[in-house]
Amino acid sequence: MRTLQPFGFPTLAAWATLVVIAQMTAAEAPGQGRRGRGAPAAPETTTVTTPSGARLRVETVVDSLNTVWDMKWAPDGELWFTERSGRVSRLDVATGKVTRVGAVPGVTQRSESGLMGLAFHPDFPREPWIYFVHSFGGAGGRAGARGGGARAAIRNRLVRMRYEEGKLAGVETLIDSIPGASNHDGAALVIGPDRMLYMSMGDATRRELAQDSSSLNGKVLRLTLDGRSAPGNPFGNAIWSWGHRNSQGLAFHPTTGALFSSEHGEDAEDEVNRIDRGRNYGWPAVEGMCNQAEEEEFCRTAIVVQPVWVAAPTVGLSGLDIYESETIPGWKGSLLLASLAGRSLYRLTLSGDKRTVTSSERLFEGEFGRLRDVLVASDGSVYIATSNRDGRGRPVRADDRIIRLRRF
Ligand SMILES: [Ca+2]
Ligand SMILES: [Ca+2]
Repeated sequence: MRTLQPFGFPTLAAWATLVVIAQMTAAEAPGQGRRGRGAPAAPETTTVTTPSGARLRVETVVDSLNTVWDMKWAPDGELWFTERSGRVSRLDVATGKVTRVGAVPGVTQRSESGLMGLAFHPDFPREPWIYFVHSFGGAGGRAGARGGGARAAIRNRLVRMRYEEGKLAGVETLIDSIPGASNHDGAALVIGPDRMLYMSMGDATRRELAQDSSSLNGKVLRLTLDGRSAPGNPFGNAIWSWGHRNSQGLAFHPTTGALFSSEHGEDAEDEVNRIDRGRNYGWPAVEGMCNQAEEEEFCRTAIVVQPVWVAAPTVGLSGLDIYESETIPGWKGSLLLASLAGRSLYRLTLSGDKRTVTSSERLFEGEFGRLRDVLVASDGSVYIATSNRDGRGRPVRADDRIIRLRRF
């Protein structure tokens, strides 16, 4: 049984944490929300024992954000994050200081669309490029509104911007006008060990596009660092894998180099996939495993790759990362996944060959609300971001937050 122990008589270390949080609040940059008057609804520091026995200290590092989407490490150890409205910030995790570095221009935020993934050029900061994928167009929308409307007008694009003198500057469009929608724009970005840029792109609610080899929707794309189709791609275009519905998380395994993705299912099964070159992942003929009579023929004829794990029914699997540190006992060799509707962090234990999932654990169910992203630090701590102001959550005063988990 997991026990949540509210912060009791403060230890010296806990006092130090509170001091850090107080300093963080004072140091928040203009433009970042300040913590409102009165205590946040959630305690800022707690200790937790997970079902598998890991003891964690749980701390709010920064609060009063608005729908954090992607978090990535810069080479200097700062944590950069996007907010769906277009804002880009960096976070000094040692002090909690947030510095806004700019905004991606022209972002449309409606329902699930907006500013999503970011990635650093592998030679950053010598090559000061930062890649972003975002929605645009669809005039007349209302930020955070739910559901469809004007779906034909929303588009997605891949851009890169330069980071100069502490600010984002210029914008270069690398892929323009990918069909978008209020929903299913899922666009994660990650640099591979081959120094190529991998990008997921949702089906934009036009499910048939996932099986259309002339469309970038419902695919994982593999691109050069200047946005062209990468050499060695299976079909001579940008497509790396296909048959995807809406993938919001991509991460390379640090030892095997395998690419893992999360994918929102329709309602039966969310997926965790291991992405292989040129393979078909089934959507829309197949959701999750090949386990329905009407899925089986397509699975056979298209040689569909089944997920390495499913969440059934769906929980909105979003950002993911891979834990290879020894720091938190029992966590080495895990996939960590944020869940939106499931309002949880999932920890999946990978087999020794990293090809299958041997067990799973659901953490923090309901405690922080909707979770958008998870990011593992080099010191073995883990950062998670909430998404309670995305139009589907029930935000508390402190939302949205970036929360740190570390060994207690
Ligand atoms: Ca699939
Ligand atoms: Ca199925």
